[in-house]
Amino acid sequence: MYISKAFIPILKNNPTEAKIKSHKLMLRVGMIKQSSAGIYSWLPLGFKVMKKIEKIVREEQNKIGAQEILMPTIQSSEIWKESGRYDDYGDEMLRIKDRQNREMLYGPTNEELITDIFRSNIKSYKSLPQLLYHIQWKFRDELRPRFGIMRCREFYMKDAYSFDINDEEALYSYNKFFLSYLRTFKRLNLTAIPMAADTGPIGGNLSHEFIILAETGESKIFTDKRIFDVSYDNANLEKKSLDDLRKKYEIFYAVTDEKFNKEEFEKKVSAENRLTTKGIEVGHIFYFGDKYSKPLNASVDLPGGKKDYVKMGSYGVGVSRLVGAIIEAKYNENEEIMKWPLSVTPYELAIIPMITKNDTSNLEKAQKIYKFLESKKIDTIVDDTDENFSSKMKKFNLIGVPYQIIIGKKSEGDLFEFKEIGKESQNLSIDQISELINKQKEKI
Ligand code: 5CA
Repeated sequence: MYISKAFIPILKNNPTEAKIKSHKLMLRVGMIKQSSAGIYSWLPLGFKVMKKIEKIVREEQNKIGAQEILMPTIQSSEIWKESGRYDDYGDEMLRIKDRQNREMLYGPTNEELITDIFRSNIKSYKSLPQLLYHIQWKFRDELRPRFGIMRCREFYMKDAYSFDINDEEALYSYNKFFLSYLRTFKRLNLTAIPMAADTGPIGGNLSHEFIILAETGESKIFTDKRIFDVSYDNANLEKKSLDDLRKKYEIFYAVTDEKFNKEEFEKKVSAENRLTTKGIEVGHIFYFGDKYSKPLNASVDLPGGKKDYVKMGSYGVGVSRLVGAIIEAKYNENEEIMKWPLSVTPYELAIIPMITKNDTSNLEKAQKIYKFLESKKIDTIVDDTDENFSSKMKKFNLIGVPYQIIIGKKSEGDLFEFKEIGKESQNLSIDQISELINKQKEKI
């Protein structure tokens, strides 16, 4: 992509309406545009990042055997009346009437709809477990939408649902998602900690929020610092391994404020290991047994001939919120330098030639190596403008493309000045550069 043709509407200054760094940066570099309170359009830079996050989330769901479906955004109120949540959900639910005067709603979550799909198709324990997910827009009429896409009204979520024959099998499914979340956030270059959490309007008695540390986060957290050293590298998808993994985390006190108990915190965690800070909830998993299957009458035949309500859990990842969460974790606001993780960056490499009106030879070099890098599947953006060099560098520090080739005084012959944001530059051939980047990509 040539930047002169790209739709990247960069603002000269920080927008004054934004309070936290992710919101500021997303508006500044034109990743999103607000269309009304808590509702945003996603422009090319922002959309590319979100799509890359979505791809990783999807791959990790597929790896634990979950199957992708797509449910609609608009739902009928009837199934919500069956579960009893139509009234309970309150003002957060956007209620709509169609031309036949039927009560419809824009789905804030999908427990009812998925249970309806399940009950009309699955009748026997032999078809269990079922792990189903979709990645779809949700609407919650938040009282105070804020911080841009972090707490908005329309947002993009991956929500998965598990169906099992009994509690033991259901916990096994829960643990599969537990591991898949650890893997997903690691690939996004985030350290997300599973914390015991409240279940709110989704319900149930077992729940973990996955939280990344950030001063601007809305969740207050209380944790034993040693939880950051727990490793899941040796975990596999066997029951015992997943059970052990969850235990390894759960021996450490780690809770959000709804579950906080001062006495317990001080008893369980020695003073030097106590950490009280804030974080962003990027995922939330729930086990709620037959909370929905019972009122919606979703039962299966058991081996002995009896019937029982299927045991369910649900598992959410805030795909659009993650774009902001990654910025909170990776953007140095004081120096105005962003560095996207290679796994989700809008472009992998920026070619920044020094160009003057009289001398465009560097641009010609840039065009040539751009063609080569495209053939090596490296997602590249070329700055073909004749802006002065320092404003070009400033712009790319904001956009946050992790690798740069600078074609100027330091590039000589077949060697180019190559720089990873935040590191010293070095002179490398174009083959070396493409190899280096592609090796890094293999690790994602
Ligand atoms: N049905 C369950 C699990 S699928 C559920 O809806 N869980 S949730 O309410 O916790 O939402 C899942 C994730 O969506 C959250 O962890 C958060 O990352 C994201 N999310 C929730 N509300 C918003 C919002 N208003 N704006 C942006 N992201 C949100």
